[in-house]
Amino acid sequence: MSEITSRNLLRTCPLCEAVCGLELQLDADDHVTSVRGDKLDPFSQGFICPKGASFGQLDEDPDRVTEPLIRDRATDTWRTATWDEAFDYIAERFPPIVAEHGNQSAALYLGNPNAHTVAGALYVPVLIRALGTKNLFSASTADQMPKQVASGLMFGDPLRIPVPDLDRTDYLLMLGANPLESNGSLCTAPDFPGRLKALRKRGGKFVVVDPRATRTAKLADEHLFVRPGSDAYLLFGIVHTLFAEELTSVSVEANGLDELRTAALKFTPEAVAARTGVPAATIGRLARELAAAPTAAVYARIGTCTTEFGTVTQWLVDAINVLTGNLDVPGGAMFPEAAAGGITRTKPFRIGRWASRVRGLPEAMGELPVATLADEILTPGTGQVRAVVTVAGNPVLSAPSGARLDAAFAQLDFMVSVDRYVNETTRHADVILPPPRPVQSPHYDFALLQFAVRNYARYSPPLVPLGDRPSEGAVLARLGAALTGQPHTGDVLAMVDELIISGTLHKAGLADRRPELRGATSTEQRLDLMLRVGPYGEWNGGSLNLQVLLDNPHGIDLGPLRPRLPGVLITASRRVELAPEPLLDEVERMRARIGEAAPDYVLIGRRQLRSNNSWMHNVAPLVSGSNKCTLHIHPEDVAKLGLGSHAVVKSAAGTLTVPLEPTEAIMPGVVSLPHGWGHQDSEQTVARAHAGVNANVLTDDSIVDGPSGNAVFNGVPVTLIAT
Ligand SMILES: Nc1nc2c(c(=O)[nH]1)N[C@H]1C(S)=C(S)[C@@H](COP(=O)(O)OP(=O)(O)OC[C@H]3O[C@@H](n4cnc5c(=O)[nH]c(N)nc54)[C@H](O)[C@@H]3O)O[C@H]1N2
Ligand SMILES: Nc1nc2c(c(=O)[nH]1)N[C@H]1C(S)=C(S)[C@@H](COP(=O)(O)OP(=O)(O)OC[C@H]3O[C@@H](n4cnc5c(=O)[nH]c(N)nc54)[C@H](O)[C@@H]3O)O[C@H]1N2
Ligand code: SF4
Ligand SMILES: [Mo]
Repeated sequence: MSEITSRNLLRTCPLCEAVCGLELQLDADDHVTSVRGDKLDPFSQGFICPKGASFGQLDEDPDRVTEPLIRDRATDTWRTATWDEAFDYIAERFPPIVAEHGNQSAALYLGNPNAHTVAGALYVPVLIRALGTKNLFSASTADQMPKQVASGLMFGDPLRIPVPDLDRTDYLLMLGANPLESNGSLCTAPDFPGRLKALRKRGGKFVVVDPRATRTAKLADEHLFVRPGSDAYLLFGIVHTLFAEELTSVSVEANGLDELRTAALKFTPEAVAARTGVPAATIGRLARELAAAPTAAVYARIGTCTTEFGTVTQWLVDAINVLTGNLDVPGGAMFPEAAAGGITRTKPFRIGRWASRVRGLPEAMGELPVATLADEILTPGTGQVRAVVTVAGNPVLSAPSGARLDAAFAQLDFMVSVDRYVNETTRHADVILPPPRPVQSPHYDFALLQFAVRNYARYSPPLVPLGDRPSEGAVLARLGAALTGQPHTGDVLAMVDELIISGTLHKAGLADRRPELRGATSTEQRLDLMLRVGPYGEWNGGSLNLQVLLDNPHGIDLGPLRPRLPGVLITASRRVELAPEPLLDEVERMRARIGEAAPDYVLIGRRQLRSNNSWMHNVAPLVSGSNKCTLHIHPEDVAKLGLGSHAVVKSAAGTLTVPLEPTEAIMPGVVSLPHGWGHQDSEQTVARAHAGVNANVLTDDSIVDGPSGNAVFNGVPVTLIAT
């Protein structure tokens, strides 16, 4: 143990991917009384958004779960339990199910906040190992899995994801992202809006492709409406033009150039114009502008991932970055180098190492698509899922065909949720294990700093002691033991950490002269070790360790992104693969559908500034004003269909009645509903009073992106009927 005493009121905001520094005030009773942006944070420089400003209200939301809850199934009522009681109950109920029906009868679902917590990064793997099931699901297959699969196939590792070099690029083509509301994703950039304004100010060009004229689109030099789900066609039109007009200037070692050219042959701008809604001349011009700009980056996010050709879209994004000579160069798309938790993969990535039981959908990164979780629970047979563990997830609201999943959870033999609320998903649990308050948790962004537009590191120690409750890491470690019938009392967390620390030291050849690790907890010691052996680490020629981060509580700037090829490539060829085989099969499917007529109406999603998926609707200031669960629809469509204030929306999966919000900011023929609403069954009082509807009642879990199995939320055919 060390002499660390640092206890300050600074911490990283854990609420979205922008990792802003916050400056908090706590009163004598440890309540957060004010929140400001941390002006001295070198990365976020004082930026804060309305969610960050509500950090205090979230931290101590009066409706949050503070003690373990056990549900009485007969009466469907909850009682509080001690931690020992809760884990004993799990240890009694869960292992017999697996003993009788095998490992595959258990499933694990991991939600989005795991990407924002130390517990998610360091201790979720304990659960995965403990359960030993192939039924591993997460929000990733409702989100970025297409990007990961594309990166895995092109660069050999699904976590080597190039990010646009926002602060230096001369030309940014952005598809399906709205960072003015979301603050960005797979591109960690605090004050994303400010960085976009700076791009324009320095004479750069910024183009947005989106079926809605978003706030981001309004900030751009140019906005192009695109038919939902057609970005892969648009990007192929650009690839085609780059080849046809001999505009390519590949500057990295790459395989598959000829195959890519051949794949793009049929996708002339003229052939894809109708399908995309973007004129052929514009597609050609985009290609020429990308090729001519001194530096350029193409960036595409959730709007394009959650579509039927999501993986192809993500592949073509980076293919264009390569073809225009912009991969791995300053101002282009670059690979960040984080201080800790970087990748240790040695073998090239593959998809489909196994398949899901019911629909045969491919595994990716050890996970199965969340779009088939309901099938696995509802379909009888060997391997049917009977018990589920969820950690920081609300799939009833976030997964496609949410109503089906709701029904599926209701028929489980047993369910445990690690979560801070009783909500639409966790209400089905037998036991809820709550995490501590965010101010009681250590914070380090193991995941998000892998995608940062500047290399940067910041650690926030807990500000408020845990008292006699466990950290979230300790909850997960103990849960891992209880689920497998292992002894679950004592300091399971310390045992887990010790195993990992000694394993890491052994690998680094340091086991015999066991060096002292700093840190007030075994979790901090693990961070210390990861920093020391990391690329800026004190045991790796640098100077970084935990103490350095504690001494610099505003965070440390580690410099602009640097070129990293070919070193980061883990492909078998050690070259960039421009035409991965599994994706060429997708091209065939696309070709067959090039002339397909668009449905009359399709549904897409949208994000709202003062929201975060499903779990920030219980804070009054976050559910007012524009944050409403309404259907955006073009006024022409309202008139054409004779609609009033509401409409009945029907899809192949379900039906909803929704209030309409006519706006010219959306393309005719497209309607948009935000997800994460539909809180009728929640025990969050504010959220229930602003319930809204669950958009995922309409999305259809029977359709997925082929290579990644990712859910399809955008481009869902719907019909609209007057109420
Ligand atoms: N139609 C449609 N659906 C979508 C999307 C879309 O664009 N359209 N987007 C998708 C995307 S990108 C995502 S990431 C998913 C999100 O999908 P999920 O992760 O399943 O959903 P969230 O709403 O983020 O749920 C987070 C849960 O974590 C809990 N929680 C919050 N903080 C903590 C914590 O510190 N510890 C623990 N243990 N629990 C915590 C909350 O109470 C909540 O229950 O939704 C997807 N669903
Ligand atoms: N305020 C807020 N911030 C968030 C979240 C939140 O819920 N609220 N969620 C967080 C999460 S989990 C994530 S993953 C990120 C996501 O961050 P972003 O990727 O920026 O997500 P969105 O804001 O939903 O922007 C997606 C855009 O895609 C457009 N779109 C829909 N369909 C298509 C299509 O087919 N093609 C194209 N080109 N565009 C399309 C939509 O109109 C929308 O404007 O945001 C994170 N940050
Ligand atoms: S932009 Fe994201 S990280 Fe920054 S204050 Fe808002 S929620 Fe927090
Ligand atoms: Mo997400």
